[in-house]
Amino acid sequence: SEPAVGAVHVPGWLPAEKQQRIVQACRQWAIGPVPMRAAVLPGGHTMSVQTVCLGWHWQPYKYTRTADDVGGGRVAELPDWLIELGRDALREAYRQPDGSYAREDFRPENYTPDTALINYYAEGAHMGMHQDKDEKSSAPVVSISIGDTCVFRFGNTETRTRPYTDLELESGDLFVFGGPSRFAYHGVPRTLAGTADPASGLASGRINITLRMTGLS
Ligand code: MD3
Ligand code: FE
Repeated sequence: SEPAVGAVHVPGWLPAEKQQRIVQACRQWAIGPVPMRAAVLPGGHTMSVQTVCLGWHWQPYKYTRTADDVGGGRVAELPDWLIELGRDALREAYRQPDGSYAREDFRPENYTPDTALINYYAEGAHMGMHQDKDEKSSAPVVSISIGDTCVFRFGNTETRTRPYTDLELESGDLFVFGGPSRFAYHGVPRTLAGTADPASGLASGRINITLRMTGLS
């Protein structure tokens, strides 16, 4: 479905075997070279979501090459198979029946994400309404959900308040945010504990992977 222009939700896109492969990879990435942890916002609050980054290291509100906040380690590379998964996602979301694409930046061959942010939501974690503006590119963001179902709040580009639409993201769901929806406010008010399908390889909690083109070099 397309709840807003350029925002495409594909329920159940990723098969259980591929979800398991990602979960296994995340278990390694969470250990290091830069361990998964909760980011501290500039105002001093610690996020309830835990994050590990590939390619670039995200710190609110900037990207760095080295994770200075944990001793200067460089984050792991973004593997080619995740870049290919991102291109598959754009093909799925944006390819029109005649094989064309509505925008140049929707074309899979133009999509080379250089960063993945992997978020882990333990029971009770949430993410407030925000815009993703740290990237210097307006290329689409690809989001993949694994594990517990969450309530995803998709808002507007003007304010962090209403009008917004709440929808549930389940394990295996794909969501792509491109074009006019790329800079919309969004958040995760809650996850639904105990809803994870064990076939995903995740016994509890929720993983969300976002693939991004930062436009940095
Ligand atoms: C809409 N993550 O990491 S993914 C984030 O489920 C983030 O962990 C949420 O928001 C999560 O920044 C939501 C869906 C998502 C990601 C990026 C977007 C929606 C977006 C960028 C623009 C508009
Ligand atoms: Fe976001």
